[in-house]
Amino acid sequence: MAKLTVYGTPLSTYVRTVRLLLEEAGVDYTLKGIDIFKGENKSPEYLAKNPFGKVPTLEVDGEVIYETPAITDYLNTVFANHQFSLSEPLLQARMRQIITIIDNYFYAAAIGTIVIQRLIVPSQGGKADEAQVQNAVAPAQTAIQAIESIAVVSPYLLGSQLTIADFYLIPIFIYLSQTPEYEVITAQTPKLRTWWDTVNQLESVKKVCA
Ligand SMILES: N[C@@H](CCC(=O)N[C@@H](CS)C(=O)NCC(=O)O)C(=O)O
Repeated sequence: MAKLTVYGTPLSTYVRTVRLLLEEAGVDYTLKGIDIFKGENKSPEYLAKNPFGKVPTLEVDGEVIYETPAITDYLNTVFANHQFSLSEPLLQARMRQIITIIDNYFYAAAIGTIVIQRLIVPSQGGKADEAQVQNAVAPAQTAIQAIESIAVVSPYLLGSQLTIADFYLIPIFIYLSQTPEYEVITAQTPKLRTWWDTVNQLESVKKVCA
C-alpha cells in the first residue's frame, strides 16, 4: 500500500481540493501541517520539496508532486480509477475549463481579495480595504457566471458524479458564502446556488472544510 503524505495548511483551498478527492476516494493519507500564516512554507526544508513555497505538496512513497492540477490528476488516475474525470470529451473539456477559470480568474478575486479582506484581515485585528473588495466583485462575477454557463449541475457540476472541478469550487464557496459579497456575486448563478446547497451537505466536505 502506497504511503501518501499531503503537506499543507488545512485552511488552504488548494489543500482542501486534494483532501476532498482523497476522502471521496476513500484513500488513507497523512496530513502534515505547513502553516502558511507562520511562514512555514518558506522554510528550507519545505522549499526543498516545493521551490515555489506553495501548498499543497504530495509525497507518494518518497516521490514529490506539487501543483494541484498535477496532484489531482495523479491521484485520480492511480488511486481513484478515473472516477473524478469524464470519458466524454466535451464534458472533460468543461471540467478543465472550470478548473482553469478558477485558477486564472476566480481564485484571485474571490479568495485573494474578497475572502482575505472580509475574513482574514478582520480576524487579525485589521480593517477590510473596501475599494479592493469592490474592485474584485466584477471579476468574481464574470468568472462565476462563466462557470454557471458551462456547468450541468445534475446535481454535481458536470453531472451525476463528483469531478475534480467540484473539488476546486467547493473550498472557495465555503469561504465566499461567509462574506456579504456572496449574494451579489451569485445573484445570476441559480444553478450554482442549487449545487452549493447539495455539495455542502457531503460528509467529505464537513470533514475537510470544518
Ligand atoms: N499553483 C498552486 C497554487 C497553490 C496556492 O496558491 N496555495 C496557497 C494557499 S491556498 C499558498 O500556498 N499560499 C502561500 C503563499 O503564496 O505564500 C497549486 O496549484 O497548487
